[in-house]
Amino acid sequence: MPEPAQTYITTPIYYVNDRPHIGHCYTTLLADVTARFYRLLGGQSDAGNGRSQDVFFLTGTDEHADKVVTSAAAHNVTPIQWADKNAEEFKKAFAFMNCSNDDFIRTTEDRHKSKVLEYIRALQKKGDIYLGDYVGWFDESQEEYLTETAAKEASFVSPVTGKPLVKKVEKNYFFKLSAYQAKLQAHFDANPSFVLPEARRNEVLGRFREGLQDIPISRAVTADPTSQWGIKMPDDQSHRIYVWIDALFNYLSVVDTPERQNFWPPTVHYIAKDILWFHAVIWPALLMALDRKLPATVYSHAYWVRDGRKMSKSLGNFVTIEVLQAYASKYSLDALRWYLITQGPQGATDADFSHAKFVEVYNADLANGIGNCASRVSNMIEKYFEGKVPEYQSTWIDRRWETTSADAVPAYLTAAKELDLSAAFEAASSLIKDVDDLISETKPFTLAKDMATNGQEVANILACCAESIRIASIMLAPAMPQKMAELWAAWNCTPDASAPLAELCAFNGPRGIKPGHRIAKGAALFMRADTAEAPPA
Ligand code: ME8
Repeated sequence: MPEPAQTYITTPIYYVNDRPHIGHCYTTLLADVTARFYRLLGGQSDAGNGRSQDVFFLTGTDEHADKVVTSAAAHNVTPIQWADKNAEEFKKAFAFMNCSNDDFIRTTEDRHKSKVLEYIRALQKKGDIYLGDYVGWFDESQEEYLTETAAKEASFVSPVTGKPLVKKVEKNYFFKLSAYQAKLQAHFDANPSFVLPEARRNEVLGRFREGLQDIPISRAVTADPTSQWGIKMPDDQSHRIYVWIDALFNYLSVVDTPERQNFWPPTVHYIAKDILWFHAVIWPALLMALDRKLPATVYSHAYWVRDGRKMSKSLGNFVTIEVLQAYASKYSLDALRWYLITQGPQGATDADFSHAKFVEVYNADLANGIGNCASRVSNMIEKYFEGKVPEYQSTWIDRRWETTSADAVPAYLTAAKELDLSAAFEAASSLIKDVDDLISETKPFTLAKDMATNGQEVANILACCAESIRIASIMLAPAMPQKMAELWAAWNCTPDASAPLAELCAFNGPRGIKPGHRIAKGAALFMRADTAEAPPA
């Protein structure tokens, strides 16, 4: 993927009929880690809040769905009161996850609504909108129109929630989606990473071959009070803009200002597979119609499931925010972030949320991984060199790095730029493993029994380990910003946030740990977890 000078990362905007759960937190976390990675890459991160001017990370809420009205009525409040309450829950959830979003858009805000009207007017002017009759199927739970073929294939129930589809005969405004078939096909052909992962791209292309039909972009305003909720069509108050069209425009409306316009087009839209068609086909066609550039990538991940089953309201098996908070307070928030990012469904396959797996990964990667490795090295530096990095032979440690670990940083960079986050962190973890192997193999604790003879060798080994850990910690920071900041505080090596990643990660380079540098032992970053313990609740 080309490296854009400005990076723009988005998540879906979530429905406010209900509270957030693990799925919403996961997609927003993927976006957060990517945003932190890009800030680090360009040397733009701000050590305080992790934000910068060259990366823009957006999340928010989708509020004009009919189910918001129904849900509000069931709770005896108005739709906007209900939306206010739940939008707040989403904000709190993402703050708890330590997500560094630069903005949070709510589709009920004026700054969004006014832009939506502008875009609809532009489409009308272009001749891409007409009034027609819709006869077909509607999935009320997903607010999605389905063609006869798609409805039949799904046995006339929602492919996502299993609820029966509703037959609709409506007068609607339509968008001429069919006019963009050839242009979209050409875009897919020329841009292999437009939709990732590949399985999802193939899915879209398969459906695409059946041919595109024009789609409704408005719904009638009727006597039913529910139908009052939404943005009215320009110059026709008897129609409101279909919630999906309203929602998709959020990606553009937020940055379509003189100060932010350079962020367009998006680097990546993170979504899950449920809303792929909207993002991979309808949204790019709308952008083409508006003469706007298309996002570089639509990344459509799979689902978190629980005990092998889809999470749903009827099964009552959601991993709730409370469950996530219990994990964070027991094992630390960064351990939770680590588990979600490295074990989550970023690829095409669903991932099971499991306590046993959590503990296994926590112990292997964190307590016995970076945590133990950093303690071992700082303890030895304390014991043998009074807490100061010893004078070392740079040729020895450079050679050692070249033969064992030099590929970790490039592997990390490549994977992270390809948005393969678990592969990126795998590369960072492999560096920690190299340090552990180096210690097991050279046994500095044994050599140190005779410092008069072996002092230089012990110094070389420990300096090499310390420098490798410093580099690994920088690569791990997008996933575990708090824990790595703790380590940097103890090791007195907080990276200069204005330096680019390649420079920070240069082994034994100008920003490397120098002889005489003080390293404090510090508290253990991660305490080992007992596998037999019950899941936190
Ligand atoms: O679809 N596993 O909102 P929504 C992983 N408002 N991710 C999950 C998940 C799971 N089990 N469940 C949900 C909407 N998600 C529209 C979007 S965008 C212009 C409008 C995440 O509240 C995932 O990102 O139903 C999925 O795409 C999104 O929540 C759907 O959120």
